[in-house]
Amino acid sequence: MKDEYFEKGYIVRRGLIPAHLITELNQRFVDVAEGHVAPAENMQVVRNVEIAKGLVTPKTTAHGISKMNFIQADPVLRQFSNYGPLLDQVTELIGPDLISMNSMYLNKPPHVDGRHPLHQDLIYFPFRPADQIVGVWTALDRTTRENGCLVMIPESHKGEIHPHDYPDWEHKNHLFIGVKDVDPSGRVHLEMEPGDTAFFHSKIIHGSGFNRTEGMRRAIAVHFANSRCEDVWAGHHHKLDKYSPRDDYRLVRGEDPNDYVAIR
Ligand SMILES: O=C(O)CCC(=O)C(=O)O
Repeated sequence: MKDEYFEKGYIVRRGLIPAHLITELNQRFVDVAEGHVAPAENMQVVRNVEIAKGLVTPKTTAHGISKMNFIQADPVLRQFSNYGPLLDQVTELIGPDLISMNSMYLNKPPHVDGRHPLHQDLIYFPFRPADQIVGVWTALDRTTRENGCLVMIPESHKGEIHPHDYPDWEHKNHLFIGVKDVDPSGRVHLEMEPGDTAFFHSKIIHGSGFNRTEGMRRAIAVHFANSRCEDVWAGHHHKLDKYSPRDDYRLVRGEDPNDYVAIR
């Protein structure tokens, strides 16, 4: 697994997350989105920009949400980043001392521009080396080219970090920034079934397309860093708009010798 991951920059494990956990996660998303359960402190619930501007009316409130950030604050959604078989795979890739961060429930509503421009996740994280950070993304619906599945450019993690900015699109979703100078021709579409899980390198160039169906395209994601990484932001509470990855650090396995979680 590790050799393939470092060669291509990603790997997919089929059926890793069981159906009962997927049902619980999706129900919790609806409960929070529809106001039956209050969002946990620190969680951010973000609507798609066209819906927030009133240009499109969603079928339900949940249909209008593009993202929930820092979902580990919620006791039900937190089960994802604590799930043992998932942490076993992450341990195999980056080692046994693991901080989780940047946890998200990702929805791609129908009838709006929910594209995620091609980008590299390392721009959001203070930890180095980049090889010691992995993104984990699980499909909660069947994800296809038609509903905007994940897209990867294999081996792009072997290159540099590129400049990022908002794309030149009419509707720009909050923090959906991308690489300016990328050739997308070699991209691969990762079509996945619910429970299938992609593990991807923090420098790989990836994104996703339009949802051209009538349904939501739901997924859940979290990133992990080896807690022995260096903090190249030197402890500063670096913020991208209202977003700071430190607000979401948790120790999920092993030790935290640098006390990264304590200083969040
Ligand atoms: O779920 C998606 O559509 C893309 C998510 C992604 O690339 C990210 O959050 O870094």
